[in-house]
Amino acid sequence: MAKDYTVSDIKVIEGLEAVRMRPGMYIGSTGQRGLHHILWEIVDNAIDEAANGFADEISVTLNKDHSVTVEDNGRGIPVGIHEKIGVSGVEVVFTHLHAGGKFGNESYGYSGGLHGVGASVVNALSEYVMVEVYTQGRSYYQEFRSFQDKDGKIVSGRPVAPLAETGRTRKQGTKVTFLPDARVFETLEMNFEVIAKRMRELAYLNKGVTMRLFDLRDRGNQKTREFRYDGGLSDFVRYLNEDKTQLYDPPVTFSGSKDDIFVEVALQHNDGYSDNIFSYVNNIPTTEGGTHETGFKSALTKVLNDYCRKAGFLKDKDASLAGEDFREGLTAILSLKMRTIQFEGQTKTRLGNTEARTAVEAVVTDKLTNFLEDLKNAQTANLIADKAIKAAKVRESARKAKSMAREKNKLENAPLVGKLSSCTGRNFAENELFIVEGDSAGGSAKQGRDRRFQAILPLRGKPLNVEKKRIDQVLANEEFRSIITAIGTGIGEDLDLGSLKYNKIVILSDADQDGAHIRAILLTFFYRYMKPLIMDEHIYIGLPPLYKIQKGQEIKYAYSDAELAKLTRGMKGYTLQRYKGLGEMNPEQLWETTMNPKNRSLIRVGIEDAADVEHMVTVLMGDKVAPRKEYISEFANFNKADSFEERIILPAQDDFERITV
Ligand code: 28G
Repeated sequence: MAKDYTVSDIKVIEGLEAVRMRPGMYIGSTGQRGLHHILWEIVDNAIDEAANGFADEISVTLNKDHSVTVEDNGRGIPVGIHEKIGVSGVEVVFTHLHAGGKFGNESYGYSGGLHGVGASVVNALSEYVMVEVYTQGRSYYQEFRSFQDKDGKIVSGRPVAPLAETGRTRKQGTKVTFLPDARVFETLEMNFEVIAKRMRELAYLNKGVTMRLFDLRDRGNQKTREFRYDGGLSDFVRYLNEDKTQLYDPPVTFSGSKDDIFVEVALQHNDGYSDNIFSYVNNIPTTEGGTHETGFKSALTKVLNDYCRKAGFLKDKDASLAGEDFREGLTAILSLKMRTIQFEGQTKTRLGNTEARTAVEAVVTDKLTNFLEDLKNAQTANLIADKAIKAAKVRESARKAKSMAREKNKLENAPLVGKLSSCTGRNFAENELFIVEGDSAGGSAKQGRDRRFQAILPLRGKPLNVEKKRIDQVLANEEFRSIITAIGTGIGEDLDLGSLKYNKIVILSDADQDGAHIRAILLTFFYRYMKPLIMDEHIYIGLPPLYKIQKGQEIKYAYSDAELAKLTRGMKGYTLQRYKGLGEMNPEQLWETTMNPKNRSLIRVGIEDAADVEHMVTVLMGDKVAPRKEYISEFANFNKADSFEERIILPAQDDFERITV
């Protein structure tokens, strides 16, 4: 650096240094997630520029050398000299740590120019950052780099030279290329599908913005995606309802502001029974919900009840309908833009701001009432009311069925317990329930297990596909009744985690298409009726080995084709057995490879992106046959790294670093 240090420079350097010292504090992790995170910091700035109405094209390019280029066609980061700081706006954005941010859980601006929150963090964690700005007919350039100082210490994010004008241009906007620092990140490999998925989501959330993704890393396999949704949230709900039978179309959409909080809603009912509300704040998914969702639900219930009375669906003597009646078969997106967000909850994805509740309530009450009162929407309004009235009737009969089932359970407890081989220990934290496909595998599991903490529940044949089934039908199914009884928590709204009998519930099915289908059905059941078990990380997939490799006395097991190749590389004179099903393993082998906590591999089932899981669950389990077939034939090969659950709920089997839990 040629120039002299000022007090401001020293502050800057200390800031960048702090980021380098503790990257986790700023970007969560230094694995692939953290790597993606720094890309999103840059993309966020471009999205802000678009949200402010100045840009409508954003591109991301994954370059061959692992650098990434992001470009927008906005106003360009200011090139003028910042009055107080004495350097260009570009340099301020890339070298000054901006107060607050997502991990500080403090202020986070959305509009009116609070860009650049994370650009300096990206700079601190990059080998280099190259910035080009195109504005008012001229182009500008500045580069930032990491150096080794005279003591051999790495210093990062230093401007190589001040911002300089480089020529004339017709372009407008900002282009940033950065190379994540290999000394910081465990991997420099970004995942195309993960990035594409998030860009699609951002395109839905920011209507009219064209998002393009280019992957130039593999010469022989260059990929590109383009997303643009002029319908925004309305297109998003349509997409989520794509394979369901929609009750009306177009979706109901409205938006409005209160107290500087901008609220946008799209909703559409389908003929199913579950409700799916997806909420976002400043484009960040709020998976755990929060005040805004509470406000949305209470306003929806109130406004729709009022409408039902006014329109004669409910008589004076009738009780009001419950919120869940109006939410039966509902798919909704709720998107807020606000300045100061407070995140709470286990994964910091629940909105805590009380003013968000008031704002959403006000906007929904006002705008949804207007919608319902508008005569040209009468048909949609009546369909919504009609569906809720029916739901209330079913709820009443389900309530009866449920209490009947409870009674019945008491009576039939004996045969159910007979099917379950429970464990002898009573320590919840240690206990595990294996749900095993097939009687013969169930038999092996019973013999092979450690009965002190492992319980076995064998399943006969394929369980009922619960998608499209009402709760009373699910409760009537014997396989699910025994699962519910064994787990002990109850289901749906009544689920009580405190009564959970097993800390780990492990689905164990064959490594073939049937097994994958059974697994998908069980996961759908847990997702629909026992979601807290997934959220709380109690649901696991057991991974039986695919191959047994034997040479003399030595036996090894391979859990994927990739692992088989690795284990047998250069090996001669071995015999290979391919397991077609769990039933082929004897009790000792099953214990050794799949159940013994010392050796086994489990995949923990999580919900990373609820909207995406929702789409998967319906495509696979929904009533429209054509899309399901397509999906299964494309992805449901368990031996392929990207079989369907692995693609969406679970990490890819081959990429997945098998953890022993
Ligand atoms: C291509 C990759 C990512 C951006 C803008 C546009 C403005 C801006 C960005 O202002 C305010 C000033 C210095 C810190 C705002 C332009 C108002 C008028 C902008 C981007 C705060 C930042 N004209 N476009 N920042 N600064 N695109 N894309 O980063 O002090 S960032």
